[in-house]
Amino acid sequence: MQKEFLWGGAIAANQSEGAFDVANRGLANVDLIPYGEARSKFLLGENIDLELSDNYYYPSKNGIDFYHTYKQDIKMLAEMGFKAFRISIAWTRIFPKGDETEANESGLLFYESIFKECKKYEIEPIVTIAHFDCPVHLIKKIGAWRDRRMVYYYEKLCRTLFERYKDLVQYWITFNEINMILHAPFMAAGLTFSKTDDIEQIKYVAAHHELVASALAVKWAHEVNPKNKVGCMMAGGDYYPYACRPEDVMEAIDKNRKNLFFIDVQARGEYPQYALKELERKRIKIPFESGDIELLMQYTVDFVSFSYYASRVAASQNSGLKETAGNIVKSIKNPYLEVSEWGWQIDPIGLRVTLNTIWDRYQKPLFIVENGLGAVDELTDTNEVHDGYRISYLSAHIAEMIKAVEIDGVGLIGYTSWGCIDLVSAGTGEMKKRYGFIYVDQDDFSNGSKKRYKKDSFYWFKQVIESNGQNLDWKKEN
Ligand code: P53
Repeated sequence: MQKEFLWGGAIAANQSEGAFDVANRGLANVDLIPYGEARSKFLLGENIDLELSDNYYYPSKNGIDFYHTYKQDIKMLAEMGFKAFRISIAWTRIFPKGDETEANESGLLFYESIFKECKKYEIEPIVTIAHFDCPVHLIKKIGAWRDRRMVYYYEKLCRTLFERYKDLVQYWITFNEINMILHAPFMAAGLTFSKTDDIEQIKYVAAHHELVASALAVKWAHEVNPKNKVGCMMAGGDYYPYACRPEDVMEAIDKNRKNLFFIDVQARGEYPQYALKELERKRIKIPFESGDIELLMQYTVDFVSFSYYASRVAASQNSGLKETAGNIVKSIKNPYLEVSEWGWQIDPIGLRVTLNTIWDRYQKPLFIVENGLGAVDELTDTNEVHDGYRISYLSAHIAEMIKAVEIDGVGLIGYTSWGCIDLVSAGTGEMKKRYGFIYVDQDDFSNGSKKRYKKDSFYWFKQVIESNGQNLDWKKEN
């Protein structure tokens, strides 16, 4: 791997910070998504309440208290040798309601302090501007991203961030997993629906607004600092055809396009033909305003990033095969693969496949900004965590990633493992679904000391970074 390869980890504001009502922070969609059975309804946004209720427990209120622990946490990441740390900005710390004219200084100071902490250890911050969050005030006032005015509010957020952190941040990601708007529209974009809403139409309109907003972010980022690099981000994982049945192959192409559509626009600058045709067939009207087409074309992204947890499988509609639960992005079960405790298929080679698909399609620098295994960990009496299963998962994926670079010639700039410190799961709201190298002593209801402990994978990943990916072996006595 090249010397400057960005090894590191990733977290997101709403899953880690907690302190949801501290220092003028406003309420966001992500705060309203409860733990437990009701969660899935909130991810979708159909007939939901926009007030906190005593009947639910809300994991985002506490996160892992990163708001107060970031200094010691970043110190531990530095000890692992991190070159990059991906975090996200909580929009409502900067603009509590979303439509203020002045930014909230205490919010700006918080992230400034995080970035300075990173700088101290020569860790490159990778900053997601919107990792699923949207101010509740804007949801109530204009219906979030279904309304064009969101572009203006987001643009304002971006300009504020670019100017303030000009000397501290160079890598920006405009929207986390932009394709998630199709699968979890309230979580991903603050969209809520009533019974009479045309959900499909609204989702694509909202996506158009995000795409325009993303292009404007590229514009301002480059204007403020030509060194800024802005990326798009998708929930990745190629669909394989279930069989060599031609119908299955066509279905896989179709499903892949549904996910790639957004980053096609962000990376290539225009709505692809297949999307225009499908939107027309479905009678979905995209509200193009004058100048949109030029804007999208002029301000494409500098790099393409994605999360990868699993590959997926598609079969023709009348194959009789059922899609499984597991990940929010649905898939048919792949008989050749093992699954995680949460039913997610485990496919290291699929990472190489996905890297190649995206590289062949765009020929832009790629960045794996999420990958990891959600698993139940056990803290021993001596405060150790023997997470050999996580080491196996990660080493197999990293080995395939290295093949993509060294054998296939894919242009990859970095790898940040998801949830490098244990945090709240986005899909389930659980704490017991852990991804980290660092264990956080806390349960699903935020009981516990919140103390941090190094897992076996902590020492292993340190060795991986030190050897620049050369040494993926793990020996117990390390
Ligand atoms: P969790 C699935 C469901 C929700 C969010 O997921 C997801 C995915 C995976 O494609 O996307 C990312 O926590 C997301 C993170 C999230 C991570 O996957 O459900 O960007 O916020 O935590 C893992 O296990």
